[in-house]
Amino acid sequence: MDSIVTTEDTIAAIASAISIGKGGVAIIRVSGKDAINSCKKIVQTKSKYAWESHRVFRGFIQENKQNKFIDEVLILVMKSPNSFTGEDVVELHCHGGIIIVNKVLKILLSSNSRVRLANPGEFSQRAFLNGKIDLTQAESINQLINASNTRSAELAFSGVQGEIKKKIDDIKNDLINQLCEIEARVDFEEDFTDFDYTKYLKNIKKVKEKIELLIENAKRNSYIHNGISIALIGKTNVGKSSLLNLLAKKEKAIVTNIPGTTRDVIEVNLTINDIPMKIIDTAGIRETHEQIESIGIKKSFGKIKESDFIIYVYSLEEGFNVEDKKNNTRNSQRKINYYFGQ
Ligand SMILES: Nc1nc2c(ncn2[C@@H]2O[C@H](COP(=O)(O)OP(=O)(O)O)[C@@H](O)[C@H]2O)c(=O)[nH]1
Ligand SMILES: [Mg+2]
Repeated sequence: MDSIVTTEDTIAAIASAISIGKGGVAIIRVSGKDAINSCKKIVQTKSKYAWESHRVFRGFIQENKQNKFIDEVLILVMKSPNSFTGEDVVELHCHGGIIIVNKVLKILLSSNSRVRLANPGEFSQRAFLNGKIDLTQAESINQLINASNTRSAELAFSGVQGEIKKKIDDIKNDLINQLCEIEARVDFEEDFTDFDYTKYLKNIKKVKEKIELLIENAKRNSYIHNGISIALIGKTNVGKSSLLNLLAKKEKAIVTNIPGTTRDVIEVNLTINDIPMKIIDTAGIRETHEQIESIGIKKSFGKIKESDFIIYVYSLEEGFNVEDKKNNTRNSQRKINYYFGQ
């Protein structure tokens, strides 16, 4: 890392979960050049480790310099550059509970004019500006915090550790090497052997493949982070709603042998192999003059466009006929065919 960009403002915010409300401990994080001094103003401590970097010590939060303490806290100081943001960071580990942690934060802000409330993501922004993390890691931190399943959290954590960064750096180095050769040849042509065009093309193709693989993996990982939407599409009475109920292990959709039973979109959220999925049952596609069913069929076409994948369901007894072919062309490359039968 080259240098630490210290912004004028020192920022503070509750770093632990606040929406849940209660917990044994809540953490306030303060970052910036006034982090230590601002906390000194509101903390009383007799610890021999007080304000040393990377030491935990005990203190009491004092309101308005009065002798009244409002909480007993553990304090962790991380001096620049050895902190998440690269700046001086102080963490105040207060008792949990929304009232107390907010009160400590309020006291900190009101007794220090150079400390302000952090904007969302501002600690990560400072870490990025100070070269502590790159954008792939910043994005991964966000994904880790918002992960809704264990696979998503695992993937996000590998991103936090710089796995994506390593791959991008590798591609960047490959490209720089190719570029160096070209530039050197332009400047000092006579010092080189003949240009091996085939070898050059082969190397460039390898880089292209690496980029394509990275994009492909990103798409796959995005399904793990955001879930996959799968629409059940097909003609009427081919077993779409039965399949939905089977997957949901519940009678979510009405099943009858009357064509056109499902007239609206029915969505079920499931987790299969730790991956969140939304299975969407739709109205069967057929020519109809029935007003409500027509609206349902329009929605089915909408779901063909919107969903990540389509399971096109058709009857084995009737076979995959002309109408199925026509419907199935709308569903481009995302088709998985499912047979109704047995
Ligand atoms: N023989 C057979 N009948 C099925 C199968 N799946 C569903 N059915 C029946 O086919 C009819 C239509 O099913 P439904 O799930 O409502 O079809 P949808 O209109 O495509 O949603 C019902 O009477 C079901 O009991 C299957 O795999 N085999
Ligand atoms: Mg149905």
